[in-house]
Amino acid sequence: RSCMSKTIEYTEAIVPYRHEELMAKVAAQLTDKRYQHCLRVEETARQLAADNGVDVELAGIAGLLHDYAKQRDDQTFIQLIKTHGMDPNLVSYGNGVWHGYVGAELIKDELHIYNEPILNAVRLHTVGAPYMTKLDQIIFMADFIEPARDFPGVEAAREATAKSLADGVRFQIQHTLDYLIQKGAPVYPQTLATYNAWVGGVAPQFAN
Ligand code: DGI
Ligand code: FE
Ligand code: FE
Repeated sequence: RSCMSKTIEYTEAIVPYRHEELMAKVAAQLTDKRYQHCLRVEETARQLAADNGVDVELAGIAGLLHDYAKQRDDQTFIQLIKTHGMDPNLVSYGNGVWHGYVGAELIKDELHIYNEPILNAVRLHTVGAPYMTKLDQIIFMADFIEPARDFPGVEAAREATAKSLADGVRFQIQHTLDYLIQKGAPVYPQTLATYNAWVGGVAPQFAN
């Protein structure tokens, strides 16, 4: 086996699965292309965790799981938003905003994983939050800078993140808000709250 694809064996009992089993559960829900992205986010998250004094296994699991719900159909998302008593305004915003929030619920319901730090990192991985733990910041950034990401600015994003997670978060949320406004896409209030807290200097009124 090549040094690029080292086998991971979990040593902490964070989830009731071996790494190989968790990989298979994620692969079963996604196209190969999206699954490969999840593996790259896992690896990037483990590296960022090692660099920032965060539990590597915890970060890897959250990275592997972050897009678990990404390829469910719109009707499924809308149904789950209702049955799980989530913010009813979510229904107006689409897959980009849904898959993190709904993903956290599906990871509980289908995988029986209840680790709140992991679930919250998945929940927030797209829109962020005014207050984010280091783990939240790692998953948010790993998704944005994994090695196959190729957009104008990705090198600057990698450099900012290497300097500090917070610099990376500021870079990303500014980029995302800019992108949404250029497109004329609806901005979920949480996305705007993240921007206000991290870039605009507005003191958070609520934690998450
Ligand atoms: O799931 P990935 O493609 O790996 O990446 P992601 O979860 O960061 O982003 C999914 C999409 O969500 C991305 O194209 C940007 C979009 N998005 C982020 N915030 C908002 C949003 N879309 C809308 N409409 N509103 C938001 O506030
Ligand atoms: Fe995502
Ligand atoms: Fe992703």
